[in-house]
Amino acid sequence: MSDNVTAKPRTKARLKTERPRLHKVILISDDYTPREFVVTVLKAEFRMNEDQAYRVMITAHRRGVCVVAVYTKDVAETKATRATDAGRSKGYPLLFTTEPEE
Ligand code: TYC
Repeated sequence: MSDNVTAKPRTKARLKTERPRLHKVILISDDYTPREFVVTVLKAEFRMNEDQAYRVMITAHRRGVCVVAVYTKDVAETKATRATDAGRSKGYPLLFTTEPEE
């Protein structure tokens, strides 16, 4: 405490306002969820057209995972949860996760 009384205030101004980090929504493949259902969920929750949704689905199918989109943390988490729940409601193990961008 007493060794802190002479500390100078930190007056250095930030030169730039940093944008909040964006978070990726990632689609994980599995062996059970039907392709067409994955496409339907991608269209409904991530506002993709048929073509975009098919490409994301088939990329996850072939490689195991695919980045769907990036959003602020709250939006990414909400969309990942809703999309995962859509699969669960049909008994599918469909999974969307999130992770911060570098
Ligand atoms: N691999 C699934 C199948 O062959 C389709 C699928 C693709 C499931 C992507 C999940 O994230 C996924 N029926």
